[in-house]
Amino acid sequence: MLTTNFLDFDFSNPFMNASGVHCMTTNELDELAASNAGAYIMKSATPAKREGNPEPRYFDVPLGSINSMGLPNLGFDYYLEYALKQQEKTSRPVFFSVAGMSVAENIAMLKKIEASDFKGVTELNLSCPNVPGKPQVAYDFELTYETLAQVFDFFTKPLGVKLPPYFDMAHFDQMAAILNKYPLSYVNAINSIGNGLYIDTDSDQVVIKPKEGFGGIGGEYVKPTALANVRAFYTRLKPEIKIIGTGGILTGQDAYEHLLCGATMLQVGTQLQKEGPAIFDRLQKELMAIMEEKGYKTIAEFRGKLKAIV
Ligand code: RRO
Repeated sequence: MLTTNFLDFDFSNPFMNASGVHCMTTNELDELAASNAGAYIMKSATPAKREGNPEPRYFDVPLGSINSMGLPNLGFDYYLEYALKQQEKTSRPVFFSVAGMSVAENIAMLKKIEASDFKGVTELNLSCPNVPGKPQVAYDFELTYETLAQVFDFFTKPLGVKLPPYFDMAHFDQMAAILNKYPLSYVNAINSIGNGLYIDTDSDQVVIKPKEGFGGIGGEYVKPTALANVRAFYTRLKPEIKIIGTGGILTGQDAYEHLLCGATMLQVGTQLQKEGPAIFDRLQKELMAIMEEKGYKTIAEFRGKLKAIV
């Protein structure tokens, strides 16, 4: 049984798309809604529609993907309208993702969500690696602290943050200490590993156009980093702050590992882009098979129970 309770909502299973993949248009969102995903999240929104970076801007590679989409999206109002319509049809909450270009833009969008009838979950994306001239917010600890202080002055609905990967124990400690000061509902770890470079030696060229080929890395490449971030935050955050595990989930085995590290929901980006929404059926079958073999009936029996070597 894969049923998962997350923020007092019940989901049939923990699998979701990662924001950015298969979720920009209402058509794509309808396909996710009709799929066997437990839940789905919309593309990160900015106040106004954005074209994003020049193409090619997404490239599949054997061990993952590289992207520099540059936050193309249809604008905040488009996604709010979709979410409000969806919540009339089903009790399953929609996840809204917000990624303003500044603190002021984030605050303005979150104020609109707060004032609206939106009943779902909101994710504040503090980790887009691809907008030229805009560093990832959550690598600036002071700015992250200040942003959350402003947000929680008025925001009362369930809110999570999407974090970039961290690579240093001191950074896990410092970021967890900041997040623990706020009534956050969850942390989503990780966004793509920012500013990697993939090259094609047939042409001696980079494979995406923006930023001379630099882009966010996803897929198999990022799983160990994703697991470490899930584990580091699971062991450092207060128990009210749940974890969404994102990064390197291609199989039920990868999902199992994220759950063992402490994730409650699981998001799939690169592999969803490769396989399409039918992937959610496969992942559930594979995860169920592992649980059966190990004698687990529910995810709660093993979530977070990764063992150290003593
Ligand atoms: O649109 C993007 O370029 C993008 C975003 Br907002 C993000 O959060 N993560 C990513 O890999 N790409």
